[in-house]
Amino acid sequence: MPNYYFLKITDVDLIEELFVYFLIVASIIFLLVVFFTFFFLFRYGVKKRPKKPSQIESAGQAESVLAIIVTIVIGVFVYLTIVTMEKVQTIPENPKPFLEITGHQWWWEAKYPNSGVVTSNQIYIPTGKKILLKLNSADVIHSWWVPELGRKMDMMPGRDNYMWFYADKEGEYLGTCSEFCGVQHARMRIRVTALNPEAFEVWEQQQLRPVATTNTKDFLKGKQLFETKTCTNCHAINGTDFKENIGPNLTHFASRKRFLADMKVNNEKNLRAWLTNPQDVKSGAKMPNFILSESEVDALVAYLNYLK
Ligand code: HEC
Ligand SMILES: [Cu+2]
Repeated sequence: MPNYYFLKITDVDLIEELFVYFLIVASIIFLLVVFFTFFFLFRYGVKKRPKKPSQIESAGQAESVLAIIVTIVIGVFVYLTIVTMEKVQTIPENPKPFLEITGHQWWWEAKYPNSGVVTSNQIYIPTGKKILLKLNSADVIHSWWVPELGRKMDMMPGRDNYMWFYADKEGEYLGTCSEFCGVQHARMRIRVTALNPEAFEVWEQQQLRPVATTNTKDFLKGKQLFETKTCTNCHAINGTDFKENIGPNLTHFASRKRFLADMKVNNEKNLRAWLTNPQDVKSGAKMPNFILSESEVDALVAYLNYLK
């Protein structure tokens, strides 16, 4: 069985190689066109030949030669494109994705089927591993694109698409939704954090920890509000009865550096603004304004900050 998880060359490398061939040949053609344009301009321009040149209807041989050259060039590129497409789309029969991403208006849900981790917006992957991604959508068509890590692929409601994803270096990689998906499409940004495999494991274990709990007053007040203000109709907290995924899973919300699909840094000020009126922060977002009092916002912010 081929080892799908450790390939030396990534999809992006192969596509880049093809792109370079296209670029070289297209540049040569471009330079030839420019050269001949000026060549004929100076050689046969009005000043050199004031009389109108005789008109020829066809230049039989020259045209045939050109047609043959063009057919060959196009043929070669069709061939190279098909070969590259086959090389990059090597999805196994029963794909076992490492990571499943679901596009929602206007955020990303990320599930790791092997470990059961569910997160959103700030997505982690291990380096040095060819990752099989499963892509789909909960509502309209979105498109997943993190140029440095893989190619672009549409996310269709009711359909699973697969592609390979690969990071060789640790770091943060940015991308964006690439299919217009509604008013906040432009703020549907992607941030993928690649960690070395050990650090990734640590992160996964941390995400698998049960939801934080304590007996402090602010925690209990916030938790109670979270459950009574209908937050749980849309947001899941692992290990509870609340499993909806209309909004991001918030079990480990405080461990995320950014939120709202990479729109905001996850700090108290931004969180407070979001809870005070989501529509002021990201207008059109599928979270209503709850018209919370200041003390209710305080309590919810305190509660969410416990969810490390
Ligand atoms: C009708 C469904 C719905 C309800 C009810 C709801 N939310 Fe949300 N929430 C969302 C959606 C959708 C998003 C993602 C918005 C976006 O980024 O476009 C969100 C985002 C969030 C985020 C940011 C998460 C992230 O990682 O980006 C927090 C925190 C949050 N909601 C808290 C709450 C709290 C607290 C309540 C209750 C007062 C609540 N939500 C009620 C739908 C809902
Ligand atoms: Cu989108």
